[in-house]
Amino acid sequence: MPTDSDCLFCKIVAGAIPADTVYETDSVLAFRDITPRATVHVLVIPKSHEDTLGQMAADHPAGVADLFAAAREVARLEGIEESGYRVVSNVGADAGQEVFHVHVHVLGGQQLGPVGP
Ligand code: D5M
Repeated sequence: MPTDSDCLFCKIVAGAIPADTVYETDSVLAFRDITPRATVHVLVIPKSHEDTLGQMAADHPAGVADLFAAAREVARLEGIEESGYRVVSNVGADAGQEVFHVHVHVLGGQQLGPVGP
């Protein structure tokens, strides 16, 4: 499995940095965001390192499908599948991507504001 020894999320996958895991499969890990921006704020990441969702979509589209399936499962486990939730990924600098290991944010548990800058 490709890993990057300098990557924060690879270290979480390896268990070198603790995380509050809510869901895990062979290929995906989901854990609570350390700076939650909603009542429910979970990050879903592939265990294998890729920098951005855009790159992953080009290189490994089946893995992107796994991420979204896992996001739905996180919503179910968190009890927000019926009330509604948001799945969003920041891709690159202008979007404010801070961690260059693919992740989608699962946000919910409250009324969310409009998507925008
Ligand atoms: O979002 C990157 C997200 O990663 C941001 O919301 C904080 C979160 N983060 C950073 N470090 C940790 C650890 N150690 N545990 C959990 N969450 C973390 P981005 O889309 O790249 O801006």
